[in-house]
Amino acid sequence: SAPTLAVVGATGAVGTVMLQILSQHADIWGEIRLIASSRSAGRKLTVRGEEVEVHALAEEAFEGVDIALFDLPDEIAAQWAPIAAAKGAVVVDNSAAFRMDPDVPLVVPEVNPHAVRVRPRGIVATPNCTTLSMIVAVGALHAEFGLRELVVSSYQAVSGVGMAGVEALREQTKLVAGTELGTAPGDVRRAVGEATGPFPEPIALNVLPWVGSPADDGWSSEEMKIRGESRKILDRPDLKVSATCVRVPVVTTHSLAVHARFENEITVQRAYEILSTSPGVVVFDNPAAGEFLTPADVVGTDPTWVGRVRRALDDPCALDFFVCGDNLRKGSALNTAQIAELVAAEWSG
Ligand code: 11C
Repeated sequence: SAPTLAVVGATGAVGTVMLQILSQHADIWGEIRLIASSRSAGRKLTVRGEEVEVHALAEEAFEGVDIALFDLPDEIAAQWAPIAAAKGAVVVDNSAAFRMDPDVPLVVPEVNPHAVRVRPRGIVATPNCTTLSMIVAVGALHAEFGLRELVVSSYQAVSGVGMAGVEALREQTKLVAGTELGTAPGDVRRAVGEATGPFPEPIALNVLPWVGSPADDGWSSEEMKIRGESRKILDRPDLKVSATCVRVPVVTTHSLAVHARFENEITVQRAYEILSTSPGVVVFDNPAAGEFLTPADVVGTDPTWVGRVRRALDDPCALDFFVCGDNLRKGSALNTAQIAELVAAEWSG
């Protein structure tokens, strides 16, 4: 019979997009059970056109669940994913808690679908939204040219930190709209005051060269995630990776400027051929016509969009390009749903 699915963290920014995706994709599920913190228990949310009541996160909530999609803070996921797995569910976890665990596969269905089958802890992890916003395009090029090094800068949307990030940008934008702020040192900071929300500095009329929490030697946790996760997904433990993560005043859709250096010489023509025939990638590269890829146009769509494709001027083995990907769709909910669909295929197959 059709597997029972649980969506855990159903009321958050990612959970909301997850319910849309489950309503849009082929309906392969039996029951879809919604689970969230006790604060949200009893609320009703719509999935597959029907209202479904939210259950409180508790051991009994996983009774009879075959696959559980987790979108919870790291510490809560670390605690509850093993409980759900012990109840017999395959957990697909969107937190950072298990991604680097050698007994947990880190899966991007377009890149390493085979990895999903080996999951000794009953947990499969889905990567960070910034890694996911580029890795489908990078993985396709890697398969052809052999990746040696990645140098990336991100331009990350505020919904990466959830609803609180979106609220902070909206509130701060109200405070600066229609003013002449942004012309003198500190004027935006004074207008925004203490109301920087989950960000350490103002995000309206600004860019902030920091995402995540402090890691060693001046790196941020987000920069370390991009490095560790890219290495694991591509199965290249020695891949050289340098990332600089930057928050920008965009609601949803992360962008990255990528400099990728390969084993072999590349041509833009061949890169176009690979990218435009890879599932999940769309090439949109038309600067001569004054048309550019922007997050404002990509938001709400599924693919990884690639533009500004150039061979590096000083290295025939390196390609420079720009990518945009919706951080709540492919960056989170969509990849999680795709992994769940891969696992569910084991039920019928
Ligand atoms: C952000 N990428 O944009 C982060 C949020 O490891 O899943 C996601 C953190 C994670 O702030």
